[in-house]
Amino acid sequence: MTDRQPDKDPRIGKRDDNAVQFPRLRCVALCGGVGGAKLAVGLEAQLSPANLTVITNTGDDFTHLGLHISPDLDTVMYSLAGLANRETGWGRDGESWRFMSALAALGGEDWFQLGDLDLATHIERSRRLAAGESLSAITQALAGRLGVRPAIVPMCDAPVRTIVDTPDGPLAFQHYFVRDKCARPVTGFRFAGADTAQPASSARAALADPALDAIIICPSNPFVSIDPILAVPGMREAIARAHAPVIAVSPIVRGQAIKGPTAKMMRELGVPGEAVAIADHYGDLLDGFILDAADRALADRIEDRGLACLVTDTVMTGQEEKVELARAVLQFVQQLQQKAT
Ligand code: FO1
Repeated sequence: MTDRQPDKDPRIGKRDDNAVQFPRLRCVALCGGVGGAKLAVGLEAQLSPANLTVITNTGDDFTHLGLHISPDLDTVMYSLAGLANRETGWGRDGESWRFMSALAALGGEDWFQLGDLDLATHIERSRRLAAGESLSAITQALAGRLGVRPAIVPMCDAPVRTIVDTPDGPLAFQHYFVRDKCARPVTGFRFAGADTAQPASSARAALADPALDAIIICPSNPFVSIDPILAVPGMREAIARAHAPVIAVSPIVRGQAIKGPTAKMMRELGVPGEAVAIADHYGDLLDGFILDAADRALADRIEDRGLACLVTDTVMTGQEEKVELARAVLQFVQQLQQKAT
């Protein structure tokens, strides 16, 4: 078994732990795919590694080509490892596609692109699941091998699958999102298996930690990245009972999603396409809400809902913006804590 460390993204500098700005803050982040993972990377740069737990959506998971694929776990893992593909946000950087081209030549399904490096993750995860290991244990082991230090935790170990309801019937999430390129109008979402699932034990433990300072809902799609997490029985209660303020970062700026179908889904669901509707979507779970500077005019309406409101730059294109947004979020946490004392 070679233990050659994968070539890391050169931009993710050697983290100098005592440059950590908030060494004592302890946070849980709720996260989906690409957008949320960017803030997780920023938080990782600002917090002591042991003080960040990323509870991650598994509703996107599916079995494909006989392999168990966990896209959001992998996006968070690769992002925190500095190995994520910089263009797409998912899959690995520096990929090659020989497996996919050979598969296509054989008439195999090639609508879901699996790079040669990424394939190793799916094969190893599938092998360990078949051997009876839990998704939590496998995630911890794979992330550890890639040098990731914060805890990446699936929302639950049992299978939960997001089903997208459309006027022409239900679609499995990856069929909706990748195969059909989000073309179908959505009428609703279901999370098959959620009712018999329970929060992963390390997710429950992180939320119950009396030293917890904040729960941060990352700027992920509320419907298909955050709602599956909240749909796991006991998760909402664990969040509500936690000794920490819950803060959401808006994934919508000026009525548009930074990436992905959030705004389109809001239109199709008849939800007003503005950041305030995201705050309303999370309802009484929230203590604070973070708006992008472009939506400064909405701050009063956020505060009218009894929420603390921070206005800052939330669009994360490069590493600097991820770290800067995380700093603003954590400073906001400290302000809320001072107010609460
Ligand atoms: N998203 C795509 O739009 N096209 C793909 O071919 C694709 C492949 C893929 C492979 C591995 C993986 O972990 C993610 C992948 N994604 C792809 C993203 C995936 O659909 C996620 O569910 C989204 O990122 C939404 O969270």
